[in-house]
Parts: sequence; C-alpha cells; structure tokens
Amino acid sequence: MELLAVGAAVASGHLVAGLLAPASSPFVAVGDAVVRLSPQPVVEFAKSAFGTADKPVLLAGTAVLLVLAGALAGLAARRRPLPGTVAVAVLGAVSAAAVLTAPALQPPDVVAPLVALVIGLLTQLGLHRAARSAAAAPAAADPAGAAAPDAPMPGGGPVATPVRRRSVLAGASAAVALGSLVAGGSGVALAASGRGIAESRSALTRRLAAARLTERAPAVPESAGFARFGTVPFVTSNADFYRIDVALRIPAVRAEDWSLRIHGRVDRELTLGVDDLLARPLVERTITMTCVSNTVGGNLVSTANFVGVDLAPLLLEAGVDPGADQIVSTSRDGWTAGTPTATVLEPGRGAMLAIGMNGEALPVEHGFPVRMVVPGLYGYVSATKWLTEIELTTFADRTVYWRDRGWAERAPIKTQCRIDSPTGFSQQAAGAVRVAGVAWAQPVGVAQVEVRADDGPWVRAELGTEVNPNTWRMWTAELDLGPGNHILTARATDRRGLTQTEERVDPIPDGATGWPSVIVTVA
Ligand SMILES: Nc1nc2c(c(=O)[nH]1)N[C@H]1C(S)=C(S)[C@@H](COP(=O)(O)O)O[C@H]1N2
Ligand SMILES: [Mo]
Repeated sequence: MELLAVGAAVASGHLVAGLLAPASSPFVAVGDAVVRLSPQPVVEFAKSAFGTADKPVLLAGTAVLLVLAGALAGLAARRRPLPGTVAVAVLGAVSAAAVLTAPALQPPDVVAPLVALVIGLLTQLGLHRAARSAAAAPAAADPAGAAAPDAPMPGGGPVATPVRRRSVLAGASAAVALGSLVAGGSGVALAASGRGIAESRSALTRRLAAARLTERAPAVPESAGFARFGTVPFVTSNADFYRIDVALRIPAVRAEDWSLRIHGRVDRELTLGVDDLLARPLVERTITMTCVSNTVGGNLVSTANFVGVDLAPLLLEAGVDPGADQIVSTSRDGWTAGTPTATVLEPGRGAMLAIGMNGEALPVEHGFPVRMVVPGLYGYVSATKWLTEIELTTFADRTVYWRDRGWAERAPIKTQCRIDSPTGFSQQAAGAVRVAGVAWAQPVGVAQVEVRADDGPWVRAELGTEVNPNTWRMWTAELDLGPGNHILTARATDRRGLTQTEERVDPIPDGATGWPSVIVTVA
C-alpha cells in the first residue's frame, strides 16, 4: 500500500509538473538533488562511467530507491497505518525540499510537490481504510463459510459483502496502480511534447532561414577534410555534436517567452527578447567547441556553424564597469559559467549569443533558444545553454557551478590533437600506413602536426585547408611500418609556436594534456 502510495505521489507530481512547470517534478528534483549533493568524485565517476547515459542511469537509480523506500514503508505499516503515513510524509517532504532548494525556483514550481504529498497521503490512508473494512470479516472470505448459507453473517449483511469489500480493496489498488501509470505517463509525454517547444523551434528555424545575415561563414572547402582517410566530418551534424550538461530535464523555454537580462556592474540594464536579437546584425561563424572533460584521444569536441549576434557590442551598449572582470551567465536551470570580460570584449574574438546551429534553430539539448559561444574557451567557462541572465561582476565577488566543484576559474582551450585512423588495436598491412586525425588550438589555430611510429623520427603531416583559427584542422601522413606492434603518436603545434606537451595530466582542473597514441599490429 505504501508502495502504491509512493507510486501515486510520484506519478501525480510528475503529471502536475508536466502540466505546469517541468522543472518541478519531485522525481526529477530528487535526482537533481542527488547530483547537487554528490561529492565531486562521484559526479566525475558517473560522467566517465556512463557518459551521455548518466542521466537515464541516475533517474533509474532514483526510481529503484523510491521503490525500496515504498516497500520498506509497506513492511513497517503491515499492522498499523501510522508508520506508513509517516514514511510517505517524510518521502514527500524530502522530495518537496529537493524541488524547493533547486536553483532557479519559480512560483509555479511549488504546486507539483504539494500535490504529490497530498495524493501520497490520501492514497495511503484510503487504501488502509479499504483494507480495514475488508479485514473486518475475514472468515466470510473462506469458501467454506460461504457454503453454510444458514450461518448468520457478522453484521448481518448480505453474504457477498466481505467478498465485495475484498474486491473493493483489490480494485482500489489496481485503480491506484493504473492511475499512477496513466498520470506518470502523461507527465512524461507532456514534458516530451515540451509544451509547444517543437512548434516554437520550427518557427524560429523558419525566421532564421528568412533572415539576412551580415556575415556568412565561408563554405567549408573539400580540401579542409580527410574523410576519405577516416577523419570525422569537418562540420559535425547536430545529431552527432557532443552533449555535456548537468540538466536531467532539458529546460523548456519557448522562443516567445525567452528573455535575457544583462545586469550587474553596467551603466544601464538591458532586457532582450528573441525579436530584439533578430533585429540586430546576424552573423554566422564556424566554431569548434571543446569540453574541458575531454581526455586525450576523446571526442568531446565538435564543430558547427553558429548563427547569432555579437556579444561584445551588446555589453558595450549596457556599459561595462572597467572593474567587472567576470561575466557570469546563468541558465534557466540555474547552472552558471564565469567568463573573463576581457576575452569577450577582445576585438576579433567572435564571442556570440547563438540562436542557430547548422541551419536550424538550436536543438533543445544544445540550449534552445539562445546560448553563449566563446571561441577559444572550454564550454564550462563560456558556453551557457538555455541562457537567461548575464551579470557583470568580478571573479572575487562570485563563483560559479564548476568552480565551486574544484575546476579552474579560467580555462582557455589547450592545443591538442587526436588520431582518428587507424583505430587502436587494428591490423595493418606492412608498408605505407595512412594516418589521419584532427587537431585544434582555438583561437590561434593549428600550425603543424607531426606523427611518429614508436621512437622513430617525427614526420610532418599534411594539413587540411584552415577554415578559420577557431576551428579544428584535419591532418594526414603516411608512415612506413614493418611487421610487429607499433605505437603511433601525434603532437600538434599552434600558431604561437607552442607544441603540445607530452606530460599527461587529467582533465581536472583545467583540461587534459599529453600526446595521443594508438597501438597497431602490422602483419
Ligand atoms: N545550462 C548549461 N549550459 C552548459 C552546461 C551545463 O551543464 N548547463 N555545460 C557546459 C559544458 S561543460 C560544455 S562543454 C558545453 C557543451 O555544449 P553542448 O552540449 O552543446 O556540446 O555546454 C556548457 N553549457
Ligand atoms: Mo565541458
């Protein structure tokens, strides 16, 4: 019964959240709170062990915990309903606390946890009451009792009453279970339908297609890539673009409802909607984004054509206090990033508020409707998705999400490369072996890539045509390999003349270093 009550509570909370405020689902909030309260190493472990699957894994874990709690409460309440009532109330209070302590709380968010709590308690008490009345005449449920028609029934009711009471209990339980499934399912469906997000997104895609761009990204020439030798496509499709964020539930913001507040140490606050952005000069830029958590040889790096507005002139319009060395950008879900003001204002840096990605409005998982993109900085210090707020402040006055969790205050992208082909542990025929990969050194660009086999001499790779210094650069080379196992190693040099270091360090606190290598067997 307690299990059913917990189920009913979770499901009703999820339904109300789906209707009113998707971020307020008690179920998702408990999962979020687990993420927020987990020690940093646990979060890191989950990210590396489950990758993009970390969210389903966490939600499944939360579900298992709730089922266990409900079952335990059921055991405790076998004789009396009170322990069960207390357990359901405590669970309800805990999940309400999870919702109410979440960053970026909005007034409608309080409804779902309250409804969940009330439904949970009513279900638990109602089922116990049904159980008590069913148990009032246990003997009558016995077919032998029913076979003695002369025996007067306790309470003097018709013979069928206790049986009917039992079936009332079974029926009530089944109804609660079914109702929970329907409510929970509708909640999931409502959240997935995004309450008009899909329509809002296609409308914005159409407006972007019709808009005149003041700056177009030059077409990527054939000579920029070496797909024929096994490198990834130069421009990553939206579906293949890496995704990293701590949002269990993607914030649902319609373009029509979106606004950005620029405030803090500015001369005049600005509030802008999507229409205001579309009325400004629109620029298109090909930019390679990189995650600080990318390990050497990893694929948390992707390239897209972003369309949006220049961020620097917007800040200048607001009037930036010269002392405000940090721009804190906030997402609809409360996540924050801190970007050096000087980097955003740097002439030619190309920091932007992006609305479009590869010919469409931003995909919801990449920040629809508006995100920040700053070439040359790792995503966690610059690339806020579902952007709602920009505060001009100082690094001394305000810390942000990942800095609070041990990552560096400033994080320019480190020059790095990756070997895409041959793949590790593959078999190659002896002789000339084609090696190919990518390298990146935003914002200065890649000047040279070298490869070698084992401790042999470095061989200069042929570079693909540079699209712009803020994008990765493809490379390829041929190595002459004899039979046996070989370690192939690559290293990149950027336009500052700096060659990436061989020293291996972990991603935390400000990005991994080390040369990528693969082992191949030549026969
Ligand atoms: N709201 C929000 N924005 C965010 C994050 C996040 O967790 N929440 N993660 C950042 C990190 S660490 C990276 S690397 C980039 C990844 O952007 P992508 O998922 O579009 O590739 O988004 C950044 N923006
Ligand atoms: Mo990241």
